[in-house]
Amino acid sequence: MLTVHHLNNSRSQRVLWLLEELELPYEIVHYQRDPQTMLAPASLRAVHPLGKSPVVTTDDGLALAESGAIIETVIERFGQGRLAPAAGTPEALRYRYWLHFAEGSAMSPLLLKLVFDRIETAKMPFFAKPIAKAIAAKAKGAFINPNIVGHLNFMEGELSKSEWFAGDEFSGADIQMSFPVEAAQARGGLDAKRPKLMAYLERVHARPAYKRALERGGPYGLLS
Ligand SMILES: N[C@@H](CCC(=O)N[C@@H](CS)C(=O)NCC(=O)O)C(=O)O
Repeated sequence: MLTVHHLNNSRSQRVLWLLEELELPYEIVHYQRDPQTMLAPASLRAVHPLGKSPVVTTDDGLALAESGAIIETVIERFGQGRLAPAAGTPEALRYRYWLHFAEGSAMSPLLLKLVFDRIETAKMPFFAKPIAKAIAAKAKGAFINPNIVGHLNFMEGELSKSEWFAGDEFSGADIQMSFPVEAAQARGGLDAKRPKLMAYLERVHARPAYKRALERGGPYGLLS
């Protein structure tokens, strides 16, 4: 039996969705973010030293972390040919690329934007406020926003070539990519001006397994 250590409003939602797609039995241990800091509780560190979500544990004592590695491992071990293109095909290359791109590239500027948005609105002495705002504006204008726009344009272009990220078939790469695309919609400026990405999100959200994962996981704040 697999156990998903699930933090509310987090990347572990993807793992629940994966397991629902594969119709695998699993248990959930729920963790709640600190409402002030948004950090995971210390109890998650007892499961994996970094204390980040997702972590999946197995009955034989494995603790798997990193959402991309979890998705790849679960599909390899339990997928029985589902959710991954056949080895050696062009789709398999794309599948691997997007599995890595989601966390390796797409999430970095989105996370930085979240941090700098919070700095702009954080409580601080009045004399520090203009300095903090100027630094945040500089970081966003010079680096963060151009990178988000570049990524969104790239993803929009790729989804003009095929319905799903790895090709014509839905795959684990789409599960992995759903989180940055949802985050981009929630806080990265993704809107109707990029119709391919918006249609992709609609297809994702219409999947029965996605809906079942939401029911099991509880409220998921990235759905704006
Ligand atoms: N690259 C990692 C990121 C893991 C991560 O940062 N998870 C966030 C939730 S989305 C987390 O646990 N945040 C709470 C904390 O840092 O305490 C992955 O994809 O699994």
